[in-house]
Amino acid sequence: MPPAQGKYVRYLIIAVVGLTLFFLSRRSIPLPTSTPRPLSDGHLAHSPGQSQNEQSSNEVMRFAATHSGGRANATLVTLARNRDVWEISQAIRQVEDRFNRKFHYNWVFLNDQPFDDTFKRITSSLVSGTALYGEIPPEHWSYPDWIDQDRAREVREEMREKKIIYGHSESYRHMCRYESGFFFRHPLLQEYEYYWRVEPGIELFCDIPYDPFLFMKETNKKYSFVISMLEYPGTIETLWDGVKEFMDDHPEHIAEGNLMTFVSNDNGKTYNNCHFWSNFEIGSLDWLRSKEYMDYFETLDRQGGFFYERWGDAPIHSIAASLLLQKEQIHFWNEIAYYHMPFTHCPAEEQLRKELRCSCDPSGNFDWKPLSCLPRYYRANGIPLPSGVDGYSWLAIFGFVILGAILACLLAVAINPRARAQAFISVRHLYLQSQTFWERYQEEKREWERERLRMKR
Ligand SMILES: Nc1nc2c(ncn2[C@@H]2O[C@H](COP(=O)(O)OP(=O)(O)OP(=O)(O)O)[C@@H](O)[C@H]2O)c(=O)[nH]1
Ligand SMILES: [Mg+2]
Repeated sequence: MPPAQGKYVRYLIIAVVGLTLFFLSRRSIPLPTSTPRPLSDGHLAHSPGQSQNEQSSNEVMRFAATHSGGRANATLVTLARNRDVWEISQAIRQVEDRFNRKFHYNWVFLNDQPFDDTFKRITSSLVSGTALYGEIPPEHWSYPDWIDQDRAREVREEMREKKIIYGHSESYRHMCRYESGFFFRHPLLQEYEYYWRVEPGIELFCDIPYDPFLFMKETNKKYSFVISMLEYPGTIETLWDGVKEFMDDHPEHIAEGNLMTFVSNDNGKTYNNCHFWSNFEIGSLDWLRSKEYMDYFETLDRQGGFFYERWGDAPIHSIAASLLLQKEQIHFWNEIAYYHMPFTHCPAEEQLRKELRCSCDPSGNFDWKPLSCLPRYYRANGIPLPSGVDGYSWLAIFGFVILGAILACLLAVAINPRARAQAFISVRHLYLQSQTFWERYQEEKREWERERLRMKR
């Protein structure tokens, strides 16, 4: 190969190796290992510049230290089918052992079918408060009259083909719509102010020796979460159009000092798919029953996206919380270590984990993984990320340097017509060479096979 051509082949090889190194090095972004400093009274202090993780822990732990008792008007709530009995039993056991055995809150179970005796017998024996069982009125779990059911069926078939998770399911859509706009209107929930949603199969890894409902009440929080993440865009293609319609129709409902920057990167033009994972929620039922939320839900429900797409209750609740509430009214529970398949939140701070007798592995923490929206939540609140999260390791920096060099090489080749022509010739040459190698290999393989057959005979 002439020397000039060789030069450009080297550029291309460097580019490929460099890109590989770049992507490998980006994976080396370190996880935070910060631990809060204990105060002399054994509880946790925070100072300016500490992460929200620590601030949140400290706020809750200070609350825990000063509120050993107390009670809010609240209930645990679960939507479930009869066949979920064993998975919900596991979840109840965990919530009871880690929290409710000291507080004895009631537990409301809701179902679109009547609960059977087994479900009632098993679950009521596990709940330390009163277990209440409610059937969902059919008008809350059926098609509204403005929905074209043939179109909805076609969409389900299309989503089945596209293998969109739960895209084929009719009942999943009723469930999402119910959780978005109806559960808080069920007669059994009317008397309560706060709810904690619990799903079958979840796990809790740390003690909750304080009352999260009372914390919500005393600090004027309306919605809280443990894990946040990106939604699958194929399920909510027109959701933000509906949200924009709502914002245009009801500017009076949009809170000042809201958390818009959590759900939109361009001040409301588009949705960035971030949402709070709603299989865990502690929130205010009064807020969900408010005119603001009801107008929001009704605008979206009229769009038909629960059936013509597959809108989930998580983005519906999250966008509402981000637009209708002040950002201080939304709370992130760092102290509640939680698992719902397939993600875990486990506090990074060892001191906190010891204090709360946690059994989770912090290396499995989802908070700073690529799909998590917690970094965006921090930024939206103007809170510095824990050390290590926003920084890059030396390997990552090396990756960026390599990427810069690659781009420079590619640019040099692209703007010089002679270099471009030679790069093209080199690539072709390499291709032909590899083809020759391949043919030679095939020929040798055939020869070897013939030899083997001769030996056999
Ligand atoms: N009564 C009733 N409850 C349902 C139905 N579908 C789902 N649920 C409940 O609604 C909640 C959410 O459903 P899941 O199937 O857990 O949905 P998900 O969390 O998005 O998906 P998973 O990854 O499967 O957990 C759970 O508490 C279920 O028990 C249904 O058709 N009827
Ligand atoms: Mg679930």
